[in-house]
Amino acid sequence: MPVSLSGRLRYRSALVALCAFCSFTQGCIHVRPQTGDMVRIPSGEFQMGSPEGEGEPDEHPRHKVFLDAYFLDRNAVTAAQYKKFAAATGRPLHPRPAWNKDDHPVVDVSWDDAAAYCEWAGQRLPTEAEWEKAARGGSQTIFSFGDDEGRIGDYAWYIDNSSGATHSVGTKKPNAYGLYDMIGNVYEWVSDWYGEDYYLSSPLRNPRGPSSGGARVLRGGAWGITPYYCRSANRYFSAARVGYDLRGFRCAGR
Ligand SMILES: [Ca+2]
Repeated sequence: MPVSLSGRLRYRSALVALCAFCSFTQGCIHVRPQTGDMVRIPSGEFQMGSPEGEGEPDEHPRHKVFLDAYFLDRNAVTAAQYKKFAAATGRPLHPRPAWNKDDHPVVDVSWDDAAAYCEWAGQRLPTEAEWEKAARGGSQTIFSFGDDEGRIGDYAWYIDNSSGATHSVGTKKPNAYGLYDMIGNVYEWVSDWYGEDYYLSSPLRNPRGPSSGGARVLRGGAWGITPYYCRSANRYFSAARVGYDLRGFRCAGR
């Protein structure tokens, strides 16, 4: 049905008003698509990695890291958000399992897909250090909620409670920063190349990982993973082009 001139003008006026509003809130859907709700992580130091006698060799040595303040998505990017990105950019949508619903974290995305999504959304992938600081939520314990893995079911969808599937984002308890599903639900791609010995030479301030490598880092465990591999310090890695049904991501602010 044709739209009258007055109708088009009303639409245009509404759009102008919306944009004026969005310039205050930075939430304009047609300027910053699908950035979602982000949490500001304050600047400062934290201890990255595991103490001696704990964890895997690549989590050592535990070392001090200083990060400038940054923003991180409160939730993992959902399948619905990713579908909008794919529709807007023509990027192929990978077939997904029937159990992966629209409000679940997107799965089967490669590092390349994740980086492209964040770029489209005006964001970027977090660094590995940013991810770990955020996951710790100020803690120095094995998990953000303490050392007792018996409590993990309050905070994470993992192998013993997930029924073999992803779950809606934000349905477990958040950590102290107000972030959901940092552990469990899906592994999360971060920007760094994986370096097994990187912690031996990592700079103090804003480390960004090795300058090159053969694999990208994933963090946090997932719906099919045991608590040991959901620890804040645990590291995992994969070739950048390989998606998988355990893998998703969230974005950090520019
Ligand atoms: Ca996660």
